[in-house]
Amino acid sequence: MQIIATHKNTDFDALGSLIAATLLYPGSIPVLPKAINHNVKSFVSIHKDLLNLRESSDINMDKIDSIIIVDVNHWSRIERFDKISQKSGLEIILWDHHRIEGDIQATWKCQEEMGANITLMIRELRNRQVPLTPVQATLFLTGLYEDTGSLMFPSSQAEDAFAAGYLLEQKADLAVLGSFLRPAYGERQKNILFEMLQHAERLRFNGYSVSINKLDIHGHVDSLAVVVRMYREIMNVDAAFGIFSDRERERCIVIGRSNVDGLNMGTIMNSMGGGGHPGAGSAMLKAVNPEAVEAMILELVQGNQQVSIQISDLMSFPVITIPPDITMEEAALILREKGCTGIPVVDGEKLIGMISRRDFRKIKGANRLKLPVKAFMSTNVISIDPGKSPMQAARLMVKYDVGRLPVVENGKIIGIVTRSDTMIYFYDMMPD
Ligand SMILES: [Mn+2]
Repeated sequence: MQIIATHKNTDFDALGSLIAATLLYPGSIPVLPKAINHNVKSFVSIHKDLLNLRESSDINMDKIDSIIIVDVNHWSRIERFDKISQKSGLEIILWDHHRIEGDIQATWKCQEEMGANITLMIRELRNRQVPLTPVQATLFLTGLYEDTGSLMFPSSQAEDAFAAGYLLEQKADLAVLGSFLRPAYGERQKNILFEMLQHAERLRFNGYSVSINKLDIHGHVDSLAVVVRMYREIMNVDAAFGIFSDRERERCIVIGRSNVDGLNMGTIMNSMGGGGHPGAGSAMLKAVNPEAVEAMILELVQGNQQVSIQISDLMSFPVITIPPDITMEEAALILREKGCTGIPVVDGEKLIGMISRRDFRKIKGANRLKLPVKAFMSTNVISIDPGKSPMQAARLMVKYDVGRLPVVENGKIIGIVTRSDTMIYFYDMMPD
């Protein structure tokens, strides 16, 4: 008997992969875990007759000689079937898109980093020219959109977008998809969000804004991930964490959302025994108090920081500066010679102004070129700390319409970062 298994808390990518595997391996039996996501449950209840899913309790473990595992690479995340992991002669076929290596030793595997697991399976379905029904195409696209945040998570690959195009060609229905992906945001979720906002705090780590929120919940609450997503958006932080403790059941659910490359939720949650993607992740911790969880997150977030790029990695130094007393004429010469559009003005070591090509337009009459730079320089200089992120530099440049930011540490100018420096970062052209 050949069965197909996927991870607990089944999402659409996992369900889609389960169904895709039935098309790639005719005769195999798709087994749905008991614990599945809320919106997946509604989808399954409506499409039950079409899907032919089985429960693990229906399966006679002794009869299994082949297992196809989709969208997961850790035995511990698979309900019940982890028990057969040691069975001798068991064939294990693995389809997985997670970056982090797992503990499943497959006989055959397709493991590549991809935004969604279903993308890998669609590649094979296309190769074999397996026809898809509109319902299958819709389910697959729902999984693809959910796992890639509608292709907006940084983990999305070009192949995910091609697969999405293919599924639309196969008549995937965006209206149906939207109605299942639309988050269940009800009264209970609203109350939790309001409570979180009342004691919300914002922290800073090396240029990232982070908010960690602890809250007691009673019993099971659906769609906490939606609440955390909205919380992050309202707080306007780079990353948000919700620590939801259920004291009766002695457990903590941690849910994280990140909007920046430098804070990878998948990595952070993995360190706490959970999992996820760069943009979204979660973990369940037993018998720990929320304060300890918070301390753990703080440590992980700070550890995560060290590998991320800071302004000090991008900036140019030493910086060419000019004193305030040289004439505008001399300043113009230096600008031309150095081929830059602006230059910091320093008095001793202290940054006191900035002169740029723009400032020369203020000059009326050639004799005024003999006046000192300090008469024309802009004095409210926008500078940046060396520990800030490239994203923050870009935000400042847009906000104040400046093309360069002096990098200042302890009141001393130590470098300069320009638009092109930040562009190099965003387009991933960093030298190794
Ligand atoms: Mn997935």
